[in-house]
Amino acid sequence: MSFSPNFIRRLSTTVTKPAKLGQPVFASHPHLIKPDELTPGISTREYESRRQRLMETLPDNSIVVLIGGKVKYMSNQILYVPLFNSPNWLLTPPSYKFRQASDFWYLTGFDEPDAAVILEKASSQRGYKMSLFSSGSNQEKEKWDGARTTFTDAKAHFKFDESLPFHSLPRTLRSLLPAYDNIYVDILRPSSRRSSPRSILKYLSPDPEPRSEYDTIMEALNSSRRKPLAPAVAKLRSIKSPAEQAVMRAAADISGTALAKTMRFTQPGMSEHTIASHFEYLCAFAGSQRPAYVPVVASGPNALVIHYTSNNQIAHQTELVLIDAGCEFNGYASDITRTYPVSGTYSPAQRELYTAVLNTQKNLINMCSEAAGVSLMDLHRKSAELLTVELKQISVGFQLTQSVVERELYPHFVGHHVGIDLHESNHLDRNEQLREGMVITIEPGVYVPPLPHFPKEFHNIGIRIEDDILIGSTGPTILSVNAPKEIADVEGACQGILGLEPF
Ligand SMILES: [Mn+2]
Repeated sequence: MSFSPNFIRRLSTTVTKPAKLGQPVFASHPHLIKPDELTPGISTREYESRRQRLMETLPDNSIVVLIGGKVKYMSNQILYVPLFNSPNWLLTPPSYKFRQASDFWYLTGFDEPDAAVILEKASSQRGYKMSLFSSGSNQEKEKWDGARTTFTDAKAHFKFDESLPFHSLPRTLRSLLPAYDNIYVDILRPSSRRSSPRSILKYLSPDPEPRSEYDTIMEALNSSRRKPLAPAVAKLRSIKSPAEQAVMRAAADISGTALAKTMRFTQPGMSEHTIASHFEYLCAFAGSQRPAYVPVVASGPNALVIHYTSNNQIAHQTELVLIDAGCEFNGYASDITRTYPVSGTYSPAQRELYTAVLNTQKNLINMCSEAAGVSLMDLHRKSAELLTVELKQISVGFQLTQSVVERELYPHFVGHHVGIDLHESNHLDRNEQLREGMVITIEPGVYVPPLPHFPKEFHNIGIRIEDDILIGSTGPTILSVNAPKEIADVEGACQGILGLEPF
């Protein structure tokens, strides 16, 4: 990013530094956020409409309890486990930077740890009442850790009706919960992936034994009045607004360009680790806050390990490199895979196999519209069918059936919803028809094990091609279009013919 000297001069006189709130706002970060935005790219008005639409879908007499994320440490005697984070917390790399729980962030835009929000459905014009419970500011702590949003600023900036200290959450729950017929709250224990109301108590109280004052809360949470919130939020999140689409396009642009430059950067004899770090550096340099997941940088036979993340062997001249990587930008993930030759030129066998996957992937992308009336499951079935046809056409000839393809050569699913989380589909039905505004990945692959019933020249080659696709009413938009994909473009990027610099 670069700014005109005038803009910089104006900034230096008007910008609040250090920041007064616990996250970027226009007053302190005008280079990141516009006056009407709550988080970069997403307006305050849009957050309001997300909440209103959620509350409209819930029955009368409903209360929503949203718990934010806790700070996690990579290693410490006191290990904070993100009890209420997204079910995808395992995919999120440990980070020194706090990342808010996804649903909490989607509904509030509030980006500080140790917070909770209560939404009470009401007949008011707004349709609900919203209360925040947060740590508030503490001058002594702020000297060390920087600003936290005060209760007053929280109300004004994030449009909370009430803003209270976190320690008053149990008392509030105790008085509110008995009055509601429907209590929407997500309680997830990552260790067991099973729900337990006791985990919410652990969050509220450092004392592992529920104290008597929590009996009322326990009773409410153990009753049939408690319902999961995640499925309702997942439905809203599955359709991306124009503003979300623009942020996702920016995220994919950053990752796609980084992939193209990483193709140029890669040289024979380079470690997968060096290649991975180059990609991550380019994403961070372009403004990405963190990787959306631990990247897969798999050279040669390592590509047959679908979730290979060791990234610590050497890429050799005759091998392919499979990179499955993406950045998170302004709260949204990107997820791209490319497979390119270390030498800069595909061998004949690599080219044949790559073409089979590429044709399959492009055919599937063409079906990504609401008008096509397909589901993710339909696309997956189609992917196995198309790939089988493609592989049978290869000159040396795979002697194949579709079931061999699905069992031995292409053992994973064709794609998933992507958005705030890398895998948004946990509460979405794979059989549901794709609709305009959804964003999914399309990522067929082929991984040939060194078995005698497969042609020898293809042994140990693993290829996957993955794009982020915005479903349109009549056609798809490829968000990750910056990453070269056609053979001529990939080879051109690797060899520098496209005029790309490695940095
Ligand atoms: Mn993916």
